[in-house]
Amino acid sequence: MARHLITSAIPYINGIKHLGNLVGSQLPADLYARYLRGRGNEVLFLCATDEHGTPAELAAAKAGKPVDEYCAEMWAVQDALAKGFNLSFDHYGRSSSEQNKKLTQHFAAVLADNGLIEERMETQMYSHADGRYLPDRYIEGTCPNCGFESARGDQCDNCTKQLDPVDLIDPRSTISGSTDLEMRDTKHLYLLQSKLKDDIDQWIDSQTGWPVLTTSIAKKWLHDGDGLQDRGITRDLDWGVPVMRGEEPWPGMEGKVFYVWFDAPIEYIACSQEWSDATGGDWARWWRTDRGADDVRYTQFMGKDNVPFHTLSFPATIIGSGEPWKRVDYLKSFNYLNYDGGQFSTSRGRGVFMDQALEILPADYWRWWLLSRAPETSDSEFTWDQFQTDCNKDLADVLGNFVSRVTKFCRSKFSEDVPEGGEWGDAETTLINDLQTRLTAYQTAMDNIEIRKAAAELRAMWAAGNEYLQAAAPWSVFKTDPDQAAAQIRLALNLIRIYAVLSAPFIPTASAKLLSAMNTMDMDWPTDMAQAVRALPAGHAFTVPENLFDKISDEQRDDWAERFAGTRD
Ligand code: B3M
Ligand code: ZN
Repeated sequence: MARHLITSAIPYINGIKHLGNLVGSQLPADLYARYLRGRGNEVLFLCATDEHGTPAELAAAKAGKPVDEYCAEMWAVQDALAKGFNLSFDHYGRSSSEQNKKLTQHFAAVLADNGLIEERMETQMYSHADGRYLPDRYIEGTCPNCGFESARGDQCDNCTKQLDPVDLIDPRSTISGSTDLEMRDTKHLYLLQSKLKDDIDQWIDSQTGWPVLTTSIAKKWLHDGDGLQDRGITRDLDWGVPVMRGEEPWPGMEGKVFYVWFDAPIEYIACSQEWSDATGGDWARWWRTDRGADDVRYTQFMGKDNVPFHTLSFPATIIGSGEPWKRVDYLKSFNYLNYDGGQFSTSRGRGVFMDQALEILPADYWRWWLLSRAPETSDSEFTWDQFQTDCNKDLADVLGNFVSRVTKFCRSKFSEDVPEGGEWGDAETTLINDLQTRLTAYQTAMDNIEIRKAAAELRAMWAAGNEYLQAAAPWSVFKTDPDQAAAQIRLALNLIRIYAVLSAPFIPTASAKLLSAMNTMDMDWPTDMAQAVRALPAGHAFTVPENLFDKISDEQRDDWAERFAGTRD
């Protein structure tokens, strides 16, 4: 049994996330957490809302609410949706927590003590029309790196380059649209990342087996152009962690806050403290290598646009502190999921958002489809056709149909108890061996977080059961040899329990239904298939579950395609 710390990138507080956001971080992190728990490991799985910075201020202003009130409300909304999708966080925290405020100010203090923070006069865009500075998302323009026309002040969404508002070509205010901007001098704190470049470079080189997507992005920003740049970590904003040097005031920094990307990753640690405070857990055991965290394997999940911050900026913070913090062991990143021939768009309401998804279908449909088609090696695309085809085939025709045929046949020909029957023969041995091989492949894929591969192996195990049933044909055998039919059904009923356990990371609701229909709490991982197919003995009572998965009709598919084509209000 090992100890696993798992974090998902923490979603911005500004509004409900779409399925592309979900599949790039929280959902695969949940899959992995559920799998590791299922195999008996100790897991701490954390997520939180990212509440500071311009995204929160802008959204609160749009909603006409004070920003703290807006954040509290949206946290509750996101928390409920996370529960709706069965995301099994041990704690869903908030980056605006007291714990994060203290820890962020602490890191700034130690970094300053270590000579890694410098005060610099910098030029910021000041908007006359808005009467304020325009940091980060308050400003948009053309990306100097790739030419994308809607690059934000802090990052280009198209090429992922981290930007400074003053770099943008043809800049404009996102509040008023005004282009009447002036560069003004204002004092800010800079994290001297350039001094840490070699440490970070060596640390990344020492990591083995990271996804190419992760290391290529990190290496690019370490080595391209002038290499790793020092980074402004404060902003002229009202909302955020006030700039303090630990508990001391920071002269000249009054009225400023830390940059959202400085405090957001620190929330991974602070979230564990929130969890400790809420449950009596021991956060330091997970985060401090001087307090036992050396044994922990730490895995992070995120979309590719977040990789630079997690491979460079956050490591600069914790390496630079010189303190014994746990570092990430494996960083799983994702490409983008596109929507029906274009991009998901939060601003244009294009695509399916988490609340809408749950209004039209139970979470398991979405979980299965999104995970089995996760954008791992390239961008992938959601289309209603593919979604309908996959769900109907995998969930309804293969898994659902197997369960329904087996349980109904047993009820009608024998009873609602597992029948005894005779010995198993060659066909059963072949099936058990095949399942054992697939199980090993499934485990390897899950251990390596190769999600599509894992889904394919799971699907193949469902299909193997179906093919066995089709070939064995207990409904015909029953007419001449009821004993043999009973033995076949005893095996098939046991497969239902095995499927429930193996499928739980993907489709937890269906899995729970199956276990309850099989009238068992035995969630033991079927490490040895020959033994696992005997877990439910003859005479064990079960019930026929209600239909597991309804098929998606053509009419529903067309309806939804039209409904989600654009502009949500
Ligand atoms: N909130 C960006 C995002 O939601 C950002 C991630 C923070 S992870 C520390 O994509
Ligand atoms: Zn760009």
